[in-house]
Amino acid sequence: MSTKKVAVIMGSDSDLETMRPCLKRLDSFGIPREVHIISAHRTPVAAEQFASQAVENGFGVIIAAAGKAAHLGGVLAAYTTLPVIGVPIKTSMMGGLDSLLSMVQMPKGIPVACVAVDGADNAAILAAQMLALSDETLADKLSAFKKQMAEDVAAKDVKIQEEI
Ligand code: RP5
Repeated sequence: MSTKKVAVIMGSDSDLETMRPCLKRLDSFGIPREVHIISAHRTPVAAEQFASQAVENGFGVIIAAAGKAAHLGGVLAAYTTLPVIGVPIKTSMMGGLDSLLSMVQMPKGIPVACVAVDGADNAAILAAQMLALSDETLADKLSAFKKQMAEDVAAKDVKIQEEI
């Protein structure tokens, strides 16, 4: 069974550098992905079209990154039954609190699974965990990833004993 695609949608090309760790992590798991610039406010028709066709176009999860009045995740979620993961982008004015609240405070019935401000890497891991529910190969990769992470922490603990 082939892994479904992840859509990484950004409100602006100015979000790209923040989202690079997301793309890198999806690639490390071998998850096929597409990246698009679609804005809830500047291109609302494109947002509707993308989300409403996402299932038939082979996507399994949508990641939506946006800053300020960050309605992208919510608008995409309104037009699809796929899970939508929001990445609130840090802003110069409010440090990303504006983006976070815009994404996370969704009305009942239209959830957006929101990660931390600039939490691009975690968005990719969460998307992988969603896809792994029906993909054993991907589930094995996630197990290996968690094992490696635990080993890295244990190695740091050993190292700090030597230093302090
Ligand atoms: C949001 O406004 C984008 O997601 C971006 O984080 C922010 C600023 O966009 P630009 O003015 O840089 O295009 O819609």
